[in-house]
Amino acid sequence: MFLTSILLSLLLSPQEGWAETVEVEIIKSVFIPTVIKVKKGDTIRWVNTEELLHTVTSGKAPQSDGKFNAAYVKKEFEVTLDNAGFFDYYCELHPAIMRGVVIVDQASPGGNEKPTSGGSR
Ligand SMILES: [Cu+2]
Repeated sequence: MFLTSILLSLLLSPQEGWAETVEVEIIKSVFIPTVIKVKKGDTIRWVNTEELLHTVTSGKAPQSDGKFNAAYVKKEFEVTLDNAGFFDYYCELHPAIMRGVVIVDQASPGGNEKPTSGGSR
C-alpha cells in the first residue's frame, strides 16, 4: 500500500527536467537578459550570436574571481552553479560595457528539496 503510493507519486510528479537550462544571449555586445535568476543546479548557457569574440568571466569587472571563465566564446558556453548566491560576471574583452549577474536561488526546482548529504568540501 505504502510503497504503491510512493511509486505512484514518483510516476506522476514531473521529476524529469527539474534542472533547467537558462539561456543568456550575447547580442551587440550585451548580455541579454543582463540579470537572470536560476535555481541551484540549473545550467546557464551563454550563446554568442555574433562574430565578435567575448568571454564570460565571473567576478566584478575587471577583477575575475575564478568561479567560472569561458575565454573567447565563439558559440556557446555552459555552466552549472550549485551554490546559491549572487554571481557577477563580465566580458574581459569589453569589461566597460559587458556585464551581467546570475542570481542562484536557494530552493531547488519543483520543491524537491533533498536533504544534503553530510560532509562539506
Ligand atoms: Cu565582449
